[in-house]
Amino acid sequence: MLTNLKVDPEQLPKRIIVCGDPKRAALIASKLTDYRSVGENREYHSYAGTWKGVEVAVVSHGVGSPGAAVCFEELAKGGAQVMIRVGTAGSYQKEITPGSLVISSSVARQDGLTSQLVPAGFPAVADRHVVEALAQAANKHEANLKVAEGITLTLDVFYNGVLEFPHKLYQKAGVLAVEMENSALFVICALRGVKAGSILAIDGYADADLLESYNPHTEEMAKAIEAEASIALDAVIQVEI
Ligand code: R1X
Repeated sequence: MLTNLKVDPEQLPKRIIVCGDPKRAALIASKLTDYRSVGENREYHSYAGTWKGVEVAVVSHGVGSPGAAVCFEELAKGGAQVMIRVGTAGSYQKEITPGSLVISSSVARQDGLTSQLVPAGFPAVADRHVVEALAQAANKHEANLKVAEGITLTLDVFYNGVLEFPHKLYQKAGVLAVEMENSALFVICALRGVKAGSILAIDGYADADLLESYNPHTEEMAKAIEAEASIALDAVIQVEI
């Protein structure tokens, strides 16, 4: 039994969609044929079913790298071979508009978790086959949303304290968007030999005043999340394992 997920590895498909929100996991799982719950503990809600005839799991990992890392480690231990994160992120670039999608090909590691796992120079990169599968699936997707591909940033901070966010620096460096878990996903999957990728729905501009303007609960976001979920499901069954 996987300790924190409370999932029997025998019940866990090798192709896995991960997402932060347990409700989103239930929503994505409901798209699968014969879906069932295979475990529920804390923020970790796990489902299994089939997508276009292939066994897939959907598992929620909560907010932030440390908690998500527990989930990713246990999934790897349970036999996961591909993990794709279906997430949300704030945009760093004018042309990456709210409601559009970003495929993260690599991550600038500004989280605390991975610096306690690997040295500073260790890269956080997605598997190139997963990136390609996501790009192809997005290309074929009927919703026809704008999709960008490139470097994203992982931070631990959502609401800032007295220190400035490093937004300007990363904007200048051409980083597309910022979120809170991809660094953990890419580093842990690299260490454990799991193919990882991530697709993100853009829920606003990262340098907007979050307390004033952050609202990810719009129809536009629901549409983007629905689209990224289908794209990720199509991609996760395409990757060779
Ligand atoms: O990754 C970030 C975090 O999980 C994106 O949105 C969440 C916070 O609302």
